[in-house]
Formats: sequence, structure tokens, C-alpha cells
Amino acid sequence: MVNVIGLGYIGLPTALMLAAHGVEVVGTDLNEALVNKLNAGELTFEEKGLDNLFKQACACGIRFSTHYQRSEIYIVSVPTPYDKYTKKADVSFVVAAVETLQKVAPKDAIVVIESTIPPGTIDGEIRPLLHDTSIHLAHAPERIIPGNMIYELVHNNRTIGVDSPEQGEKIKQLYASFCKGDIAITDIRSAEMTKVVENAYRAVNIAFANELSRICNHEGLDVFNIINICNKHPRVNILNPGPGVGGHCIPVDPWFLVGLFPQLTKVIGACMFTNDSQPLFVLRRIREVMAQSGITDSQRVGLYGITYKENVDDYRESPTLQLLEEQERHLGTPLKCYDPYLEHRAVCESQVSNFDAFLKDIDLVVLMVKHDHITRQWDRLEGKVILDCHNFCPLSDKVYRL
Ligand code: SAJ
Repeated sequence: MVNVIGLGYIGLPTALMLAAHGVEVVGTDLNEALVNKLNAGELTFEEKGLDNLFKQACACGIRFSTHYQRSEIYIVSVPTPYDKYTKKADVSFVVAAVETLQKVAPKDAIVVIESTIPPGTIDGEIRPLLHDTSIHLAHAPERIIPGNMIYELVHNNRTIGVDSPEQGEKIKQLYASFCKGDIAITDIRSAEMTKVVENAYRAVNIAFANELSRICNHEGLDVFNIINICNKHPRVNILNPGPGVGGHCIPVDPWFLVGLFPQLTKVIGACMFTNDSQPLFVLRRIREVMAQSGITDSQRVGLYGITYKENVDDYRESPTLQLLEEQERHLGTPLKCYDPYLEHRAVCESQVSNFDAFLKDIDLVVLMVKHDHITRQWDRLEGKVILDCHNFCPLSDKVYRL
């Protein structure tokens, strides 16, 4: 049996996937309301294909509980929040999960930690907690991307960090029940390092694109045109600039490296500062566009999109929320904002809950997120001034880019 601890964005799809592939699974979460919801047949967040997988897993007998189970294998996928100011990861939920599961785990149980943790956490903070040294620790960092999680769970390659090849093979067999990608086995410290390195790689490359957006803006050039031309070079592949970097991974994990090795992470640190200050750059662009189009009242400006990226309902560390925070720090009136994925959930004070109310009484629409929702009804924006942070708006009149 596998007991998946933590039924959030990673734990729930993983538990469902295992169950749908014939593994006996109990999903455990301390949040009673969440467990009750799942037991009542309701999902707790939106994700393409999750609904179907949920039905399959229920048909295969998955159970949900607030109690830790006696089980041969545990998969720990609890959050590792981080402190915005110190940039340090809080691994207390992982620590608590391992301490609790030890009370019920049989001898020789395997504990696979999927939560993202700073390099060195397992040896430094988890291993010393073990009362029973027959427990085997492993680290299998997740790589799935919100918006395409179910496909990626099946098709991505994976890494499993273990103390011995035998444990590696056992865990590999479990993941191979649903994963068609290559499964690499390595040691635990290397597995921990790969996860943060992968997200740091992406953060650095997005920062490069964001920096280009500022240089091009300074020079009156179109950054998207420049990148498009440069990417025709066979060895150049620049990512997309945007209004900032959100989510719980790319704006967070690279800081763990900076925190651990401040003297050795000059590039990564600078890139993180660049990405973190991109919403402030957008705020400056808003002011420029207002001045250029004769808009004097910021109450006539609206931010379209609050989630951290397109077509998901996850708004953790979202650029729109970062921008609103910056604006508040500069004592501005909060800009009106709207997100089709958050119509039933208010996440900030200036949010309106429907598109019509959003469009009413605004002259400038800032496209913060490229949701499909807007691409189906560009005509609704005709006549408005638009600041397009993603270069995806096909209208030609009164459209400004980053
Ligand atoms: N973004 C840009 N420009 C780009 C690409 C992304 O500004 O060219 C922005 C997005 O708009 C978003 C943020 O970056 O605000 C992050 O989005 P993302 O789609 O790049 O990544 P996440 O955070 O959804 O998922 C990442 C993935 N990591 C990598 O691609 C290396 C995913 O595979 C990980 O599983 C996930 O982090 C995680 O949980 O660590």
C-alpha cells in the first residue's frame, strides 16, 4: 500500500495516478474540509484531465483520510513555504510528516519525499529525526507543470535519489506503474540539487528575456521582434519576457541556492532580482502608456488576469498580485483587476467577479495573463487602449507592448 501524505497540487494527482494504475493508495491530508470534499467526490482545484483521473482512481478504490496509515511506502508531498523576506524555505511540514508517519510505519518502510527542499535537507534535517533506522529515505522531486500536469506525470523523465540501488529499483518500479519517461536513479543529495538547478535554469533564462524587454523599451525597440529574429539563429533560444515570474517554484526555489551559497550565486541572485522587479517595470510601463494616451485617472486602468500563468486557477506569487503590492507600497490606488479563473474566489480587494463589470468604466486594459478566455473574444476590447505584456493580442489599434 502507498500512503500519499499531502493532497495538494502534486500529492493529489500523484495519488490518483497511482490508484488508477492498480496501486492500493490512501491519500492523507490534515485538512479535514479538503478530505471531506474529496470523499464527497469533489475535486479541490482545476487542472486539465484531473476530473477523469479522479473518476478512474475512485473506481479503483482510492481512499482519503486525515489519518496516517500503516504502509510499506509513503510519498510525502506537503508544502515547503518560504519566507518572502529571508528567502529561506520552511521545511517544518516535511519534518512534521516524517515524525508523524514514524509512529505508524512498519519496519523497512520507504519514505519518498517529493516536496521541493533545499539541497542538504534530508541529511541535515530529516535523517536525524528517524528513531527507527530501518526506514529508507528517498527523494523524488516532481517536474510536472501546472496546466499540463496529467500528461507530464505520465511522460516526463524522473529522478529518484536513494541510499542504495536496491531501494532505487523498488521505488522505480512503483513510479514505472504509470510513468513512461526514463527514471534516473542517483544519490539523495544529487536529486535534491537537480530540482533547484532545473528551476534556477528557467529563472535565469526568463530573467534574460525580461532584461531584454527593459533594454528594448529604453531604446524604443520591439523586444518580441528582436527575440523572434535572434531565435532564428541555430544556437539561440530566448524565452519570453512577461509581466513577472509567478508560481510556487521558479520565483522561490532558486533563492534556496542563493541562501545556501551567497558567494557562489552572483548570476542566479541577479536574475532573481531582475524577475522580482519585473512587475515594477510593468507599473512604469502603465504610467508611460497612460501618459501617451492621455489617461490621467488610474481608476480607468484594469489588470486582466490574476493567476500566475495562463489557464490555471493558481495565483501563488502571481505577477498581478506582486504588481498590486508594489503599487500599494508607492501609495497608489489599487488597480481594478479580474480573472476568469477566479470569478468565485476573491484574492485581492480590487478584484471584480465578472468580465462585464471589469470592462465597464476602464480605458486601459493591461493583459497580465494570456488566458484562452480573452483570445475567444478580442472584439470585447475594441476601442480600449491595451498594454499587452505577452505579445499575443491580434488587435492593431492602440496596442502597446511591454
Ligand atoms: N514565464 C515567463 N516567460 C517564459 C516562461 C514562463 O515569464 O518564457 C513565467 C510564467 O508566466 C510564470 C512563471 O514564469 O509566471 C513560471 O511558469 P512556468 O510555466 O515556466 O513554470 P511553473 O512554475 O508552472 O512550473 C515549473 C516547471 N519547471 C521548469 O520548467 C524547470 C515545472 O516543470 C516544475 O515541476 C515546477 O516549476 C515545480 O513545481 O517546480
